[in-house]
Amino acid sequence: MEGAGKTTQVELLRHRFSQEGVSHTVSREPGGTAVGEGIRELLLERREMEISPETELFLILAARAAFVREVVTPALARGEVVLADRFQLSTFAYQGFGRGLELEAVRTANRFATGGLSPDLTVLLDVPVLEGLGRQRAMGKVRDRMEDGGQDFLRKVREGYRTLAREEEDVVLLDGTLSSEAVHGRVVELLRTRFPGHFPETFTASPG
Ligand code: T5A
Repeated sequence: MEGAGKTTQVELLRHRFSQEGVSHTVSREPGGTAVGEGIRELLLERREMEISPETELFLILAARAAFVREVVTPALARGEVVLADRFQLSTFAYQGFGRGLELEAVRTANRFATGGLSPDLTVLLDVPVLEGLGRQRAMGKVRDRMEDGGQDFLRKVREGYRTLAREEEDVVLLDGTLSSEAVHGRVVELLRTRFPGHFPETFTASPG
């Protein structure tokens, strides 16, 4: 969700990975490539421009196609863990549930953009809409096109996320209203249990 703490958690995890010698790549979506950053600006900041839900979907997927080919696939080939603050679950929630595009069509188009590559794990940080928006306001974030959709739109997005988390095995919902440190501890435990043997012994919720 908006303001749920994704950037904060990615930073905490990036720090731990660096400390533990886990090779990794961190990127953001939409963005992470030259074309993706251009699309991000068009999509989120050019709020005066009318963009239909279908156009919005294909802009996001165009950015994702570049992201997968230029960032994710090469990093995986180098044996790195790839951390992204958003990926396809955001598309299912925002463009599918939020904008009302048919979910199966969104999934099919997404599969074409990713070439079928799918995350091993998606962590959903769940916070009430008003709490997330309040955090964004407190940090002085400028509203973007998605937030222009209003609270009803964002409530549909949240319900969509929660539905997807119930249905999809590789999506795990965590309570994003806990402290950043508590959420980080749960993320680390989740990674350790989901991918046994993949991380060093010292990679635990309470280091040292
Ligand atoms: N989008 C994206 C789609 O519609 N479809 C898609 O397929 C994709 C990929 C991207 C926009 O694009 C849309 C969705 C989005 O609208 P974005 O900037 O990447 O936008 O995402 P935002 O959610 O808008 O990013 P934010 O930076 O606002 O939120 P974060 O990253 O979730 O939150 P973070 O870590 O920056 O924290 C926000 C504030 O809360 C504090 C932080 O210190 C910070 O001040 N905070 C906490 N406070 C209390 N308790 C905690 N646990 C906290 N964790 C962080």
